[in-house]
Amino acid sequence: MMLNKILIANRGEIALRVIRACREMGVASVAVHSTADSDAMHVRMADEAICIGPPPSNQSYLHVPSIISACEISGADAIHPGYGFLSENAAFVQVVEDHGITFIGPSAEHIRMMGDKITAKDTMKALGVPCVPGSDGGVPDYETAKTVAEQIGYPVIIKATAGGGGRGMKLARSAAELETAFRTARAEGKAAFGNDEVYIEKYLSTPRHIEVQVFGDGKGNAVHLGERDCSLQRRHQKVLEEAPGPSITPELRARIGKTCADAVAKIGYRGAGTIEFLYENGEFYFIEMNTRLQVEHPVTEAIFGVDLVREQIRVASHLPLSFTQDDLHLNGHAIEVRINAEKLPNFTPCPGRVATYHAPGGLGVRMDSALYSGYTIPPYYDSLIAKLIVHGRDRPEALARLNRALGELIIDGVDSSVPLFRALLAEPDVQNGTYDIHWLESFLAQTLTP
Ligand code: MV4
Repeated sequence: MMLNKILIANRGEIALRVIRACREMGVASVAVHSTADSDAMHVRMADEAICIGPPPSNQSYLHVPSIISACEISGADAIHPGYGFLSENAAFVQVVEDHGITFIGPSAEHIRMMGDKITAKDTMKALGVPCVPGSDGGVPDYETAKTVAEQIGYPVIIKATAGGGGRGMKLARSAAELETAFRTARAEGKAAFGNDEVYIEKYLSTPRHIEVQVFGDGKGNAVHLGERDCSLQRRHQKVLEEAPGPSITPELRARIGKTCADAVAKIGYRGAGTIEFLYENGEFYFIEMNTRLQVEHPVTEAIFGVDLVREQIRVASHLPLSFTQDDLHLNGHAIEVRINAEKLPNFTPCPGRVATYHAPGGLGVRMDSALYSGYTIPPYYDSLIAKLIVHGRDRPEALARLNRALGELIIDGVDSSVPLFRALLAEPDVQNGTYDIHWLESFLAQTLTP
């Protein structure tokens, strides 16, 4: 019982990505768009398009009644949320299902479980996934925080349970900093998420960010598709991602991969998921799970030769995954760079008209972008305008291909982060894959502010 028509509650390159999978599967696609996006590529490429509201996201791409109405008007039987916007909103999933519409993603219950970071960690710990040493659940008051911090040893980090992605986190290097860190994390949690519950972890000083791609069929079967190293970040925004992780051996991959696949199988997880770890001194420490398809999923697709959106649509249609763990073989190396419309050195958003756009091509090059010559990038949304993904037989070949492809790319009329990638490719630590989560910020501080 394959789904017939899918509404894509998103825009830009990820909307195109979903439309492409739909078309290959013979499934009809419906784009929704704000009035700022009437000329957007996803509107042109979908089979149908419906305007759902004015430019601000909270009146369009986040406006649940308009999206449900668009489903009913078009007769779509499912919604693909992409990433961002409503993709990890459990209340939205509930509304979608109450209207008899299929949500292409996990259950509301699993989204809620992983959205609360304490519950996520408790669950993973009970499933045998290695976690960062810290408090057992929430920390109710400063006195308890002090006791826990003395047990695990400084430095410690206080995290809001409703946070994630770097929001609502405070570092305490010593006992002297604990009270302020504790109260600030609590206050930020309350202000930003209406939830002041916090937990404590040992602060890991120089880890890598390694995330494992998992996929469940919702019937107790699950596979893993290895890991990605996403350590190159600025202000919790990923800049470059690669797979496999340069520091991860086949043995480590098989072990952490199986742990993750077994964990999500056990909870009956449905769809794509990412289990995030900090990796330091040969050990993995779980931090969070993302219950969506991620921006950087193409590097995993490249090395495993699978279409993750196709699999999302299959499991949402109650069909089995089209592969088993034994069918999955890692081939070569892939790197993605996120090209943003922004101006260095401050990464200021730079919307405007793209006079000329020319995408690179050739062997091992994939450009996921909704750009075209003459397109005007609106100022209302995320500044991501393209993802360049390269695949080679090994890491040096992927790096050479990235350099070659960046040279072919033309984006005239707006500033972009392309010069940053040119600079990164010249760095020995990037060439050797020897970087941690702090490397990029330190590089930017040295390079752009001499
Ligand atoms: C940490 C950490 C060090 N120790 N937790 C930041 C985003 C959120 N997903 C978790 N984060 C961190 N948690 C412990 N116990 C350091 C970070 C962190 C980070 C993590 C991944 C990628 C980039 C980062 C940049 C700064 C801090």
